Amino acid sequence: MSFRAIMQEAGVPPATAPIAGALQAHTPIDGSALSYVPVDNAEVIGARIAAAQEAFLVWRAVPAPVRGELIRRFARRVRRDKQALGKLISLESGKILSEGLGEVQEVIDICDFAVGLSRQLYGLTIASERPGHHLLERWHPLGPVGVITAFNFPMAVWAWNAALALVCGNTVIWKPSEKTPLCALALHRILSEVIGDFAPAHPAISQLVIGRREAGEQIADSATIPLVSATGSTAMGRALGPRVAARFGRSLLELGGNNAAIVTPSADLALSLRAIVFAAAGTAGQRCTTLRRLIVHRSLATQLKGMLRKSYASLAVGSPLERDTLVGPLIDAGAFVRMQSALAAARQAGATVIGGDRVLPPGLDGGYYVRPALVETDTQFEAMKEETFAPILYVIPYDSFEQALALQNEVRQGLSSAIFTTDMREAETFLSATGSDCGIANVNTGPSGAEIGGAFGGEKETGGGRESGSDAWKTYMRRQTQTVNYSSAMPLAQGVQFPVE
Ligand code: UN1
Repeated sequence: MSFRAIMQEAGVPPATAPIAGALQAHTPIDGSALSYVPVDNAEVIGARIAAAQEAFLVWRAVPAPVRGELIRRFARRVRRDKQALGKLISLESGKILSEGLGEVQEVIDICDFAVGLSRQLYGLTIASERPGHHLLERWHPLGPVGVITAFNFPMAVWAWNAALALVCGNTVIWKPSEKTPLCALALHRILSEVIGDFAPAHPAISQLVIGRREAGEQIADSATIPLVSATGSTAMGRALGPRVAARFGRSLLELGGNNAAIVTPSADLALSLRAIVFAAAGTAGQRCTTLRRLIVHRSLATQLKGMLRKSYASLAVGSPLERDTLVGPLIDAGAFVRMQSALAAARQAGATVIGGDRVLPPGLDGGYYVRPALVETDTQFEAMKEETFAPILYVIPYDSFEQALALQNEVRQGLSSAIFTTDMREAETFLSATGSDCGIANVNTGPSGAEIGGAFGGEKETGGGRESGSDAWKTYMRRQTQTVNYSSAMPLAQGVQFPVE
């Protein structure tokens, strides 16, 4: 299927006539240009934010289950268009088709979750200390929510935010990555059509803003946006967070990860290998949950390294649209350069690097394909503490379980983690308060590929935000504590006396 046909089928036919100042969408498959996408200037973005605010005033009063019905209809359309959208994700982000389709499934899953949630925006009732009073907690819509997303999950991460935000009675302003505007245009067009056919929805409840860094800054600085949810690098979060905080806005940050897995002597090695290779080499190492550090008990190190070398050598690297490919391209030349410099740093630190070299599949010379790299090291050197968004797996031996935990936690990021063990003491210690310091901790499954039902996010430089399932919806609402006096007396809390005539 041609690139053009994929775009056409997903409803974003290519615009090939140059437009001044526009973004140019590329495919990492062969580096070729796909389409021009006009950029919204500050004035247009300002108008979209104002429209989202106006729409919010209407949408917040629509009953939540009716808001859920909108998301149900949207999910129905996404189900219908799953194949076309999955292919577009592969084309524009380079992930293999199975993962592209998985990402669309993640969109559908969070929508289903949000539909159920639309009847479950529960608050608490609280015992009052005063007679004839009741105390309760209610959750109200918050306002327009800014959503800034990264190239590597060009549809699902927006959906995590948008599906929840919309059922919570908010409106949404989406600024996708400059690297994946077509995925955003395709998915947003579907939502806009569904909104257009759904009378209770104000037409401006969902906005798309195409732009570069300044567009994100405008969202960060806009006082009418009470919540900015941003996914990307720690550097991005470090720039954005304080801007939002300066105007007392809230931010929900999902930033870099540097995820580790511990393999203990009792691990089921065959199972571990499958989990490790998917988590480290899948998505060409470009998930924030990608496995980057493997901490292996010294008694198994030689055996597991051998298994990994063999498995890595057999990984099919090539076009993500080919059925047998397991590892697609890196997003662009910059990602390749950063990977090579991380490998150079590893060599400098005395580590052994296996793989990591460029692969040139026939006819795809403009794409940056690499053989996923294994880096065997005895120490956790400084460069390992950085997140390099590429398929590099550092393998390091440990002697005591305490040492393994210390190595795992000894980085600035705190997103995801895993342990492979059949020893319940080790598993439970890993999951305990003294174990993994990450937002996500798994046993006998890798650190990537989380389901939408749990809250997603991490600690430390990962930014502390939680998106997706569990009670992450609460971030998208404002909490109101309410006290009602249904007696004819007027007692004060804490026994305070204030006699007035
Ligand atoms: C991301 O890489 O930004 O857990 C999100 C996972 C996916 C989401 C990753 N469900 O790997």
